[in-house]
Amino acid sequence: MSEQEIKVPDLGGADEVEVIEVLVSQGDSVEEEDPILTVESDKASVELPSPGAGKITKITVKVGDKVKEGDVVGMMEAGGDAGGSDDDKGTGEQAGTDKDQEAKAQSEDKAEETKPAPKKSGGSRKETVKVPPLDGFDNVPVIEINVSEGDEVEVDDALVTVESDKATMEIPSPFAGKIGKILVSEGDKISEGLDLVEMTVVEEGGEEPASEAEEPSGDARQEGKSEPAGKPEEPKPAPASATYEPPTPGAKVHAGPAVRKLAREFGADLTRIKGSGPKGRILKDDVQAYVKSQLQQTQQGSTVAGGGGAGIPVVKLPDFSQFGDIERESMSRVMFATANNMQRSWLNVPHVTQFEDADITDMESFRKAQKAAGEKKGVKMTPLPFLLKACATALAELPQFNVSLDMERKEVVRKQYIHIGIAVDTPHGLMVPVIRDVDKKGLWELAAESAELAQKARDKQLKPAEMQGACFTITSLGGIGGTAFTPIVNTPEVAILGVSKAAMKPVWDGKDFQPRLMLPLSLSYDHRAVNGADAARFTTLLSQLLGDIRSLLL
Ligand code: CAO
Repeated sequence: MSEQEIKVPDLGGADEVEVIEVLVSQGDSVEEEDPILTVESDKASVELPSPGAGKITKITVKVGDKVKEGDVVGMMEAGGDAGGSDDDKGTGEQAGTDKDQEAKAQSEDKAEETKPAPKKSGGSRKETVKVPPLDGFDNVPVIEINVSEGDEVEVDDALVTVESDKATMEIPSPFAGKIGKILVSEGDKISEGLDLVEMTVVEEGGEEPASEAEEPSGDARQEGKSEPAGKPEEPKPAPASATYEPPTPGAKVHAGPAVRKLAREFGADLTRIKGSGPKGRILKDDVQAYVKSQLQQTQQGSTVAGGGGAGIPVVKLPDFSQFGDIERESMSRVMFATANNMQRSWLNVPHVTQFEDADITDMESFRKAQKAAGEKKGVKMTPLPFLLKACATALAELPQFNVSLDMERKEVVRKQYIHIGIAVDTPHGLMVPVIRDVDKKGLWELAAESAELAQKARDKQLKPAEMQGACFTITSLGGIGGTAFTPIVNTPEVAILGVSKAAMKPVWDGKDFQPRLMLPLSLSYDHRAVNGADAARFTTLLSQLLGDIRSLLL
């Protein structure tokens, strides 16, 4: 089969142009006129077409090179047989690719060899510490490596710190011994089962940990590091931040004709795509990554807050800088997760809010009478434990509030437990730790546990398990102020109780107005699961329970 040069054609008057994108690789099959390179002059970018159909055997230019009319930029075999060629040269090029694959396979094999099997060495042995279960999370970024090679550690010493959407967690060492190779880096996303750290572990009655010289061959470990065995496929970087940019009206888009054509075919708006090419140029990969990220978000039902998706009109942002100075800052992970959760709940749940005032005059005198007891116990009794107890009783009496809806299976999931989330305002965003089995706990226990969880939330010390499994949520703004509000249901729960600030009000007792301390309650509920009459029953019951706390004992 004949080999043919690929030359730069007439550039329409431009003298020297810069290669800004190479669109094919060795071994690619192309049709006549398929774009091979994109070049850019002062005035325009142009794609250089293939002179015929066939297979690319060589590309002799790279991004940044300057070319002019007549320059040879590559070679191809005419014929268009994509399924490999018996031509010597072509086979040679193909062999190069095969070699790469073989080398990769070997490297994977080596990585496989470095997998866990403990290696004995005198009175000590080698262990590869793996990532333990992360309470249902995976692909969690490593934010800190707490040890260095050669460090001596005890059981439970922190090896690395990871941060999920809602919390930071330390991964403890399961052994005492000496740290060998660290197999992850800061920023890596890790999941259960991934190789984390190599260690030399002292066996009972054994010697001191082996010295550096006794470590296994550096090569093998190096292979392990670059491609740790069993490492789950890394997802592409969070697409929303990697490829998405709010559109800037009037901004110039840098993209070649093939990229523009691809974007048109996908219906992708180029002004929203961040280019990773030279001078911010948008490449085909950027379009593909953007489309993929949009699809993933739609399929997960999580759209970028305000960013449209699932048929929801996009909120177009104006160029705010035209109105005055602005600054942009990245959202924290908690803020971004909360924004998405709120939007998901708001869009999926038909919300109604039922209001009620509870007379807590007697409850408050009882609570205040516990001050001295509280000081002894080191626990502060706030109104929250009473609210938790009253809600647990109401959930048990009106179990239609203790459900989740499975719309796909057309089923109602009824829960036989009563776990309640409490919304906690923290400097880094809203967190909702969960108190388990509220119905089985006393007021002091609830006071202590809610204070401890709220503090952990503020210190970013909550474990994922401490934020999961709630049946219902209480959000209390009573310590701050306000007369009522309409909280958003923390779906898949079906109701949430908002609590505002108690105030003295004149209450008619049939003869006179009496000054009573009234606590405003705002119960938002999912109207698919709960009907209005039940919501009124729920708030009335809460009001009765808080009005006469003796009934909480019954
Ligand atoms: N009416 C009047 N006073 C109230 C009250 C109410 N409903 N609720 C609490 N208080 C009082 C407490 O008694 C305490 O007063 P004293 O110090 O005089 O006893 C003071 O307000 C502060 O209480 P607190 O807020 O420290 O304790 P808490 O147990 O009531 O609440 C917590 C704990 C975690 C719920 C709260 O700190 C918090 O973070 N609230 C904000 C929740 C939030 O942001 N919700 C919005 C979510 S949706 O955007």
